[in-house]
Amino acid sequence: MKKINLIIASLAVIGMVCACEDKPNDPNKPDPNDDKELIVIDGDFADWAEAKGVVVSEVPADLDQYEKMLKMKGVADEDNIYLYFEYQLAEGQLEAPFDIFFDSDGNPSTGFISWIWSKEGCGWDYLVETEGGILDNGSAIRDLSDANIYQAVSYTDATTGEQIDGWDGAAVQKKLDLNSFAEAKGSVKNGVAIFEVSVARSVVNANKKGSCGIGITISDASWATMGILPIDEGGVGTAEFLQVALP
Ligand SMILES: [Ca+2]
Ligand SMILES: [Ca+2]
Repeated sequence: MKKINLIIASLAVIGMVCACEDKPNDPNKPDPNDDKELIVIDGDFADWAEAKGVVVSEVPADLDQYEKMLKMKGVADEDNIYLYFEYQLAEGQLEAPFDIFFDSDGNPSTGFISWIWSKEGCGWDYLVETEGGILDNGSAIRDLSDANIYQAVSYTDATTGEQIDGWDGAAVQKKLDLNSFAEAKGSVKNGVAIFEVSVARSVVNANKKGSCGIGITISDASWATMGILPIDEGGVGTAEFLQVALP
């Protein structure tokens, strides 16, 4: 009988241990299923210093044209591509429209070959473009509610029969309300606009593991190009897109 009691007691102890292990998640422990974004678009840039895999492009010190975009950074997680920019405003500049180009398939030989970057390092497939620009009257950062997305397409010119990769009037443009797929936050201090942007990988069709080449041009209110990144000492036409790894 004593032996049976001992067994029952032992089972009870084991049961208690098991019960402890089966306890619901400790609120103080991070939930491994918590799908936390790598970068939070909140205008606070401390998360960029902590994120792993961030790639950076900076304007060369002696560039004297298209030099206003000072720095860009990029990183991605499973859902989004995150970008960070520092832009030196021109005197009295109130608007700063930009184009962000995505070589979504990581293949420079597909998509549109822009004159701005090297032929071997460009080939963008999607473009995010703001109309009014990122500046809110020169003193703050605006959201992306006026941004659109365009897809580079290959088509045959009806008149010449020529095969064209482009996005001009004859090309099909994919235009979406980007507000639900992209965000921007930042601030303007001492004439420098600093902002972070996230774009859902799905809207630029960068869904596969690998890498996505990215470049930006930023302009003044009349769309005169003020800044380009990446850019090197050779000026336009020589640098390649910044390669952001896609997990
Ligand atoms: Ca942030
Ligand atoms: Ca491509």
